[in-house]
Amino acid sequence: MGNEASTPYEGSTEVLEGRDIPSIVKYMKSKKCKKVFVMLGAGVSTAAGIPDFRSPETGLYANLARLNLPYPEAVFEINYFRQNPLPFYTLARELYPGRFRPTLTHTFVKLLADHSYLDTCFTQNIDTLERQAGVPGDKIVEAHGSFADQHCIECHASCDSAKMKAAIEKGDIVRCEQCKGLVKPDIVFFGESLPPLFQRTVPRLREADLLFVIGTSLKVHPFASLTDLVPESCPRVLINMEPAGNIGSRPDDVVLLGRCDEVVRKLARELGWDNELDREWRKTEILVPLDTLRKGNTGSEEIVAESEKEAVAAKHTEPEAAGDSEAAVAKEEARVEAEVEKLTEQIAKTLDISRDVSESGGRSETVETKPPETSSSVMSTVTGASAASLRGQSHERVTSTPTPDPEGLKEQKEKEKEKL
Ligand code: CNA
Repeated sequence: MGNEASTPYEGSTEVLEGRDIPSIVKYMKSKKCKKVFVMLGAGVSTAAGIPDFRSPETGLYANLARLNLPYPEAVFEINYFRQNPLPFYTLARELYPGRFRPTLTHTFVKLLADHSYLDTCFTQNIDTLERQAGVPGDKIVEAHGSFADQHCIECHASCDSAKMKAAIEKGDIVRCEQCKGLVKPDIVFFGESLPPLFQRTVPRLREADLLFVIGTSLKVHPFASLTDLVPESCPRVLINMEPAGNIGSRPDDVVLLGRCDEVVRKLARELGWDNELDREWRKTEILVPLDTLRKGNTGSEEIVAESEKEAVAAKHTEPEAAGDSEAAVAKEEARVEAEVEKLTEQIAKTLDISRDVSESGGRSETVETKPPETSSSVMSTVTGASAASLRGQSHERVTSTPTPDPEGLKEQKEKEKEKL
């Protein structure tokens, strides 16, 4: 189940009329398009002022040297955090929710929910801006965790959000009241399992009618592999500054390159949601305090006017197009079923591995991070040419050099300084 860039499909489309915005919108307004899934990455939040990881010069990887890390990935490695939590806490202060306003793209996802299209929004982001934009909490899967909760890394006791927020703002390190272990926001670090909700929700993708993949380089697995789990008949729409993963390799893939806020604006216009997009985005000026965002409480009910909810009825007006042949449908269902089962099995297996590791107090070298072909629920990145950035660490690095030798670290630091 690789997700590498692949040869673009050059034949004609099968489900969509064309690979453009009017065709996507026409399909959305047809009866065929009921369940829309969204996959988000750091690119949807760059316009909010939060740097992504990999954009040259502006990305976090390019700016981590001042944290004095042995290597950039260390900021998200649990063993390094145990030794030196300061860099992560420093980064956390910069990314902490409440300082940023959702972007138009976050609001567009809210509109997908308001118009009863949105099944699930899978996000890699840890900034909770989806919730702040008013996307219902029960439709969001924060695959890499979020700042909404925090726990002791030793005894797993929960820690109060207000205390955590105050400490992060002051630059203090939080220790567990019970065992004095370090407290960490529930952000998924390399080698850690993804939240159980991710595992539970993944099979839903086999029912997807449309997938939007927005603002992600599709380099972190298993998240990136989700794009392969939707049926062949499900159009996949990539909205990004650059090509990503294998989107473009299927007949009904659409690649819309550019700034996501500009692209969703065009989509909204075509959908007749232009004014609504502006109106909903204006509401995000008043930021929802973090405490009310916990446990999926977005407060969106208060800010969504009843009359706007009624506008939902406007969709599904076109007659259903003639269906595919039964054999083709059965074959496709079997393929997706097999893919989902494979992923679910791997997730379960890796959950066991990571449980074993944490129970035995094991270090990350015993945690198996896998290449895309065997992706699991333990976070890892694609190996290969593009694996030079923060979470784009090489597979080998996680598995074989979790704690680099001092000479190696020094050398690496020197190289990083030179680059800057
Ligand atoms: P990434 O690897 O940095 O890729 C971001 C992608 O977005 C790149 O392909 C960019 O070209 C593209 N991009 C940047 N700005 C825009 C824009 N305005 N419009 C369209 N495309 C744009 O980040 P990924 O999300 O793919 O990597 C996954 C990591 C990033 C996850 O583990 C996250 O936790 C992590 N992350 C999250 C945040 C956040 O919460 N906001 C910030 C930085 C990193």
